[in-house]
Amino acid sequence: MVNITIDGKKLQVEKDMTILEAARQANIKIPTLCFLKDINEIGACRMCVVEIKGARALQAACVYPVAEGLEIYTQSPNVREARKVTLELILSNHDKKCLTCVRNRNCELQTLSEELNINELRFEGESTDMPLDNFSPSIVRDPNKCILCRRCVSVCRNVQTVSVISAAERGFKSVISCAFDKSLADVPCTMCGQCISVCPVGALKERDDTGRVWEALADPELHVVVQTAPAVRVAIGEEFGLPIGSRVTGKMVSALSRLGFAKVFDTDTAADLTIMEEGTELLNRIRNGGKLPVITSCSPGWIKFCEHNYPEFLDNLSSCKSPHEMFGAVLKTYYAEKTGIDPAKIFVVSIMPCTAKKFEAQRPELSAAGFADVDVVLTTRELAKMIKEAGIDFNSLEDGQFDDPMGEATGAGVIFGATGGVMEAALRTVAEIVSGKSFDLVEYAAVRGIEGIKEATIEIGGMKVRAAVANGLGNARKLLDSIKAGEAQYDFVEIMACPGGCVNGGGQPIQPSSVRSWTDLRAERAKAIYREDESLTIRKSHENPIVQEMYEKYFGEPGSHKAHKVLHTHYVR
Ligand code: HC1
Ligand code: SF4
Repeated sequence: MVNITIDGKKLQVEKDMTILEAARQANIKIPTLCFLKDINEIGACRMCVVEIKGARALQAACVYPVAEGLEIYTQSPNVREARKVTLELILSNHDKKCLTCVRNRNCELQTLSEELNINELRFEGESTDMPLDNFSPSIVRDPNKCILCRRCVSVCRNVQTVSVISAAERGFKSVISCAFDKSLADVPCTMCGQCISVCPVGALKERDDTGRVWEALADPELHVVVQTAPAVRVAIGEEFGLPIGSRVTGKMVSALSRLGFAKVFDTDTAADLTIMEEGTELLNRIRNGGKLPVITSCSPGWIKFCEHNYPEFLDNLSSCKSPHEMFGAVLKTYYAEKTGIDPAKIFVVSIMPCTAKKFEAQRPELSAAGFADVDVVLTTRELAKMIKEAGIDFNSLEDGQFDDPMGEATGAGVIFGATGGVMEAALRTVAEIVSGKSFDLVEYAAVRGIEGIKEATIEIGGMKVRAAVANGLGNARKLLDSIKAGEAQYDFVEIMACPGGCVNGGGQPIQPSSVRSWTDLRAERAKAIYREDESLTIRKSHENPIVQEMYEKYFGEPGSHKAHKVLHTHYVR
């Protein structure tokens, strides 16, 4: 411990803290802008400067370590003026079109301008009229709004190990861009959207597809159905001011009905179907000497990363489509037949916590009925915007129920939304298939939690399954490298592109650094996922009556020829 003083307050703090952390512990707020804990701690923007007695210059509190006897001033006239000038200089180069910005009222630059009482702009900057990069199916970059904080660069390089964006040029000409000024569409971007989640302003956003959905909803010829991913229900409440980790499944369903969707379905149902197919694939490969480990294929950011960086593992990937794509395919085949609706008139919208799913939905190979399985993917944020635009008072909605005939899902389906969930759901089913017995539900604690890589050997019916789970592409890289080097051997591997899994997907509500740095969003949202699992009566995929019915009436058995035609795919080398 060391003794320091901040604004005259004597404090005893741990010696490896920064001034920012020590001040926060004492409830003294120091403004920040580029800082994002564990991701971007570079002291670049100089918003958090403080005065230290005896030091020649002001120091950045986010990187300056505490030391015995430090006397720190966070609100001296020098500090206040320096912060204001810095902020005004940033604003002089920013387009300031707040009213039409996707981040209006959720922008760290806007908040800071209010908090620092910026009421005039003393500096005229360079004109900001750079072209947008809007060629990617998932991500739009607007350099006119970029404040060069480098959070996107850090998350892409250090967390995801993808490194497709970086700072280029110098001085006033500095920009964040891709190599040779290419579009994100033309570099090996995985479309994971983690860069959007950390952007403090509106310089990075998802492609807005809400217009296409409004149009479809207004078309009397179309049967417009919607499905929601497991992770959306534990995050969308944040868009309406509810605490992180609020579970609002029923309100979300009601809001979707109010928006005019003909049916509101749950992607969890298809997650159950995925488990039937993937579990069968795993057992077949183990028993018949197939390619091991089987690696999960639900996360399209991970698939793209694999195609670009680890093509040698493409044969390891499960051939299963991701659950929402399976659902789209089922809706345009089985459901179309069952209800007598022309599949060409069925318009499938997926609400996903993910930006890469926008890219995935466009893949030509995902089209079981001859046209795209899923027509439009909206992020959790885009759905919230539609709800607001429709004037729906989300928080006062009654709880609704997913629609039949496809509305039944299980706890196994819902846990897909958290890292380790696909693995756990698969184990719950595989254990019973292998042993031919029904067990009391087993919760596989070893594969839960937000550690980057988890490993477990699970014994089921006399068979040992060596399992590993990685979340975040940097961890996926480590795991794959260790398999490649022969240092580790597994039978079944789950990989999710986003740190923490889908709960922390690139399409989820954005929390500012002031919240995100000190609250683990991944853990809070995952807790809500596991609470939902516990609340459901059926918690094993193979016990889902709709899934059973689909096999009885349509697919025959898991892994059948028909199941392969509709529910499976291949990857691009
Ligand atoms: Fe996911 Fe999945 S869990 S990929 O994270 O397998 O996006 O939530 O919908 O498809 O079910 C996302 C979440 C989601 C799929 C499922
Ligand atoms: Fe990097 Fe993911 Fe952003 Fe692409 S979407 S630039 S891979 S962080």
